[in-house]
Amino acid sequence: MRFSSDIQELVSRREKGKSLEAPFYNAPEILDLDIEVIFNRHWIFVAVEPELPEPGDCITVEVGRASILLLRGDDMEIRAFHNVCRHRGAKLIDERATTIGNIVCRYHGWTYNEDGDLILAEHMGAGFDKSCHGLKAVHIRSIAGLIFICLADEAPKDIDDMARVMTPYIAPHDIANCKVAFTSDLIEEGNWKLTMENNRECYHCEANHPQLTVPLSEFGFGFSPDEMDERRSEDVKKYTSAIENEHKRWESCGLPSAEEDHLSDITGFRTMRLPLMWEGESHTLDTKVASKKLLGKFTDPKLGGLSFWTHPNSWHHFMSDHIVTFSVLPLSADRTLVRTTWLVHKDAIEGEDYNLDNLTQVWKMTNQQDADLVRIAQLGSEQPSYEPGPYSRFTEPHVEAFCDWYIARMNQHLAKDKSGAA
Ligand code: 3BY
Ligand code: FES
Ligand code: FE
Repeated sequence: MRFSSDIQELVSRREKGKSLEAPFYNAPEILDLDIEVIFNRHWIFVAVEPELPEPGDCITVEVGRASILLLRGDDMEIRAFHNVCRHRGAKLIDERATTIGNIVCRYHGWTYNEDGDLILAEHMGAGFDKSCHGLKAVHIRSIAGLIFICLADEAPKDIDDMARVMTPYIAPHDIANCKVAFTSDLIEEGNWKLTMENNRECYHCEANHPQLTVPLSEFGFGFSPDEMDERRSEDVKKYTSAIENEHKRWESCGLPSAEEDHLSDITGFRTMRLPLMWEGESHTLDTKVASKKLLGKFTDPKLGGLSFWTHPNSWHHFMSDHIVTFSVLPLSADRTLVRTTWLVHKDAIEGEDYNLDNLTQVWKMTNQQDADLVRIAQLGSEQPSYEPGPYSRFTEPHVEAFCDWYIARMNQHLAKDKSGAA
């Protein structure tokens, strides 16, 4: 097949340290392959547990062409199923969020329990075997309240490593006792990989995120040695010693803080807890906490920001008073959904303990600014003169890590295809 050998060639000639060739950003055929190889086979971050606080709470998410329903059962477990009736295939739950008893298809009334078993199907006759027509289950895993699903028959096992490493970092923020304060669905006019690449660097931050430079500092220093003047090296020294001191302080009160980099794993991820700039407490315009009710057992508002980035589709920021999570889902080659969720303590009262605008404005503005950058990156990649350009090894190593991971997954898939064909 000429087409698959073209993709093979594009993948194998990818130059390390450079952005991808244009078809990776704009060819519908490559988006289809991305869905098949990346989104249908890896662990995808889709939701947080507080979106389904009670038994019967149900949400749906669309991953590629698949619609998946997540349902919390009476045993408080959350299960995931393909949102497709086993009778004639109607979509079962058409809303984004709802509360149900059993899962009842409104077409002809087939009814499934919370385990996905078909329990009622009228007029099918005595010989009809209900047990062969249960809902198709989807792998689901909650890591301290962050919900990942995997559509593959066999899900990558190294999610266990991510869970083992990340649980002690995230658990103190106590997602189980949070509520969703706000969700935003932003559609970016660009390929999902441009959204992810943009997230993995802060080269663009100083010029484009005036509201973010204060609260987020982890990408702040990316100077190359020849740019390191006296003032900059003073800043770097000061910040490095602040990290050391704060890490000691946080670790001594049970908050793991050191960097963990597992970006080349199949379920690739990275994390670290860092002080916020200018003695900041949280991701707000005035850098103070947005919610008076701190999370978990926290009493100190100055716990920095714990960031958690995953391949292929998420990033998260955990502060003392609130959490922001981001899920990236491709809609087409040049359109991408960025779903952002803000969590606060479940007992925090809007207007009393927190003000919604104050809580959400930094990331609302930042997301909008990023969407605009992704849009111009997409427009550029569609021009005839576009060619892959070099990443800075000082400020863009994690962009390279993302592309390298992506290309490795593609290579693996194409190699399998070849050996399957031989
Ligand atoms: O642009 C973004 O979305 C990210 C997160 C860290 C750097 N940057 C602000
Ligand atoms: Fe669901 Fe017929 S399609 S009951
Ligand atoms: Fe940004």
